[in-house]
Amino acid sequence: MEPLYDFVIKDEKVYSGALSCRGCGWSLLVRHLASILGEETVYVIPACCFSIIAGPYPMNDIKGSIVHTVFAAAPATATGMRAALDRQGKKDVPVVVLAGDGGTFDIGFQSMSGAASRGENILYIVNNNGAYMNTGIQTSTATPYGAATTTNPGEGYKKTWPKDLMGIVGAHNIPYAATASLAFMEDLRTKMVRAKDVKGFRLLMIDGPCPPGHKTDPALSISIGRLAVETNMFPLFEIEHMKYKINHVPERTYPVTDCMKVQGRFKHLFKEGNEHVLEEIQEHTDHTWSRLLEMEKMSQSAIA
Ligand SMILES: Cc1ncc(C[n+]2csc(CCOP(=O)(O)OP(=O)(O)O)c2C)c(N)n1
Ligand SMILES: [Mg+2]
Repeated sequence: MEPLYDFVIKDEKVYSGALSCRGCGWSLLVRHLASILGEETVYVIPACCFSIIAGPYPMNDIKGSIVHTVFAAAPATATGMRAALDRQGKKDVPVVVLAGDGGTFDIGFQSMSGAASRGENILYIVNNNGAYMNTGIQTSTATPYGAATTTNPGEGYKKTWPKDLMGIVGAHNIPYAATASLAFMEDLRTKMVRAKDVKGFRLLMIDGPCPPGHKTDPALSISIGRLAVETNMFPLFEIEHMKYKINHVPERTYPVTDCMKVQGRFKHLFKEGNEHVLEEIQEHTDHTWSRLLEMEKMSQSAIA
């Protein structure tokens, strides 16, 4: 895939004055997406922070049509929108789900899997900020191991590993799935263009900075996103019909603690006695990365 280095937004499709928090990833993500997809696009939004950011009609934030829907059913709603547009002969109008991790990994999971299995011609975007942020930072199955949320009050933190959504989505044998980061804009935009052009069910999972939820400095959102990729905590890769391709191999691997120590949601792990938890997270990250390398190697031999 040829990278697109020209990533300055020339054709702005988002109005000024977003309702997002400072340093939130949702707005930047949607600005880039909307500039690529155009004004005809139909956005289907289940309950998530973007339901608020999108704004109430007629003061919508994006130039396009917005359909708000229930938490569990965005892919089903998008399926209906797609069928209606096709019936009207508008086969080229993109239908896009904009969902959070809670709406994707958990409550909308069956609906997403159904749409992927049926091969619906929709683009699914998941902004993975690692918790139910809009309702006050509750744990989801995307929440990283070790993170403190409001469902683990006091000294508590999440003690299970996040679900491998990409592995599960990829196993549906869909034509295109990829991870992306706002800190790697050329890669992100190239993937958005690719996801726009492919027919069938496509999914992009974007790492979502969330200063109030991650307890981070809003000015550091992009730097932390870069660290998440460079530490292999959020690797950049694509899956096409179950074949994996890694898009960024860090020149040197930074320890996970470099990315974690700037996030207040992990601060309890840096207290004496919790060293073993940081070691476990490093081991898990190393293991996940080696597994990804293996998947890529197997995919290459499958192609050859
Ligand atoms: C059936 C149902 N349960 C709970 C809610 C309340 N609710 C609205 S948004 C939200 C959190 C969404 O989290 P996520 O999908 O991760 O998106 P984020 O807010 O983090 O962008 C919840 C729990 C709801 N709207 N509907
Ligand atoms: Mg979330």
